[in-house]
Amino acid sequence: MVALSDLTPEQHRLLSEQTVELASWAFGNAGTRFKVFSTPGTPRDPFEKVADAAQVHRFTGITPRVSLHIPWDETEDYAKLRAYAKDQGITLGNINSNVFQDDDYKFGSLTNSDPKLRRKAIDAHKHCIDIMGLTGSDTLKIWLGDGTNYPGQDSIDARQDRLADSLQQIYGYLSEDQKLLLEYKFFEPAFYATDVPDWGTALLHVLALGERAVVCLDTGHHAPGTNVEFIVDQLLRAGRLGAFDFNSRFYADDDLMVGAADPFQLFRIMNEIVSYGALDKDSGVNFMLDQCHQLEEKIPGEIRSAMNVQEATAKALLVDREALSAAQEAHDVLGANGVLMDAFYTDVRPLLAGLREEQGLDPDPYGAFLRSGYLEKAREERVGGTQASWGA
Ligand code: PSV
Ligand code: MN
Ligand code: MN
Repeated sequence: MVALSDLTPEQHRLLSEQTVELASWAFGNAGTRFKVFSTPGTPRDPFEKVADAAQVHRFTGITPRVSLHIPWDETEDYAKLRAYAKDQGITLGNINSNVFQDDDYKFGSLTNSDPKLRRKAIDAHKHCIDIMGLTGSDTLKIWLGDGTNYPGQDSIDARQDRLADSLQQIYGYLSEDQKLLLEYKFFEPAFYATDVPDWGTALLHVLALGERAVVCLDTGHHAPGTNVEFIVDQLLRAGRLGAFDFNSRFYADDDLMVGAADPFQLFRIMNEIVSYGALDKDSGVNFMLDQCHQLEEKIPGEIRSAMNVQEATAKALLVDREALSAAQEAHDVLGANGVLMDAFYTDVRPLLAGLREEQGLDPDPYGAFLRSGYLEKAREERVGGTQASWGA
């Protein structure tokens, strides 16, 4: 077991400065194509989602931003939403575009062969960039549902040309201090060929765009067995790892809580981040939770997830780098592996409880939130109106 006092000043700084962005849609109802279950007290508008996100920050101290999805979080007054977030102690983070739920995009959005529909999709992104100006967000995140279901349905190559051109137009509309984040996903909703299926395709597109275009790695968007930490290293080496969408998968894009299915994978990912020196807040890598809470309560689910990221980070920071290098240089296979496993098996919970106490927080964020009475109050007050769901 280790205590806060066992950390070096640098490890202590990195751990205390780490932040994790939340996604607004995590606070809405979610489900599968079979059923979306509703939970009493679920937010009914973006303001209530922001209020819930602020609770996660209030108890964990590491989630100071919430990402919006447009048009799910469309509102008439973004300045008001921004000010409301500030009052609640958080800021508005990335703006996520949504061009996957409109009938017009049945055959593609940024890749559509119909110039009118492709223009509509490009304009939807320009609208998101206009919103960024109002919310103070510096990153536009693009994930597309575009792709084909059958071989021959459309030209793979022509779709890539149209995508590259659309992205150029969107990138050109950004201001100098704004970034474009492109997210890949190997399948779904397209089943034969997704237009941005993997990190290689995403990387080629962002390299063609310019310095302010980076890749988003969603941990749930890979085939089973993929070595995700290897991809982390490749994107870091290329200087294009812009962000993580953290979640867990057992089967497909399950969007379960990060660190629930495979805490060891989360540790391996954070180990690559730490060993590359990319944990520092100035490294440009944005850590976000992209999850949906179907059965469990949403705010506690986000609190638990933020704690899981923090635990994996603390373990990665505890890897004895000198001993690891020495074992690697000596080709001591089991010794090197042992150094990593020692860090992974270290119980860092007391250390993190100490960190929270130092920051004036309750050492047990999950329990403290449940005791706060916030859920009961939300259940009582949020009656009437339509609950938000994964979607609007
Ligand atoms: C797509 O599966 C995704 O992971 C993208 O990040 C979206 O923004 C998010 O889900 C919500 O639709
Ligand atoms: Mn995602
Ligand atoms: Mn996803």
